[in-house]
Amino acid sequence: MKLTIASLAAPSLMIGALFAAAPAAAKDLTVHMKTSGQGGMMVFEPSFIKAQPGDVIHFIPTNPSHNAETIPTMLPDGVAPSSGLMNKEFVLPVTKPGIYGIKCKPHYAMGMVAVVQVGNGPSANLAAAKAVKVPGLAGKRMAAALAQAK
Ligand SMILES: [Cu+2]
Repeated sequence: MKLTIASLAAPSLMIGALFAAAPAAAKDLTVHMKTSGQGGMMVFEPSFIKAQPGDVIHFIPTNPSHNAETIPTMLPDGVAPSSGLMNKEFVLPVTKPGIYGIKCKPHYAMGMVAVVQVGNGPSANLAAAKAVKVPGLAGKRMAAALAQAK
């Protein structure tokens, strides 16, 4: 069977059925940027995201006055920092396994951080990510997110 663009865009279930032995199809994952959420004020929801290489993470400005960007000291080796604009969706394609730290620039001090784990672990840069000094509430939330990572 030919692999067409249409079948690439089809739900992963169908791809899985067609190519059971092939790696899982890339997924689009959504993270909301919220002024008030279940975890409190100024949050990414979810704040811990597990992805696989090839997936694309979409950070959506559900509420205004947020952005999303990578934390340069919390990235797998060889991954360049990237950032989204205020009030705009930040699209983060992930190809390298490891830990990706995420922050909202204006609300970093208010604890607006998230962690993406790419791959099933163990993540080569998990220890390094845990060693990064993150102040205040951001540090607490970062530690909580990293505690879920492998
Ligand atoms: Cu924010």
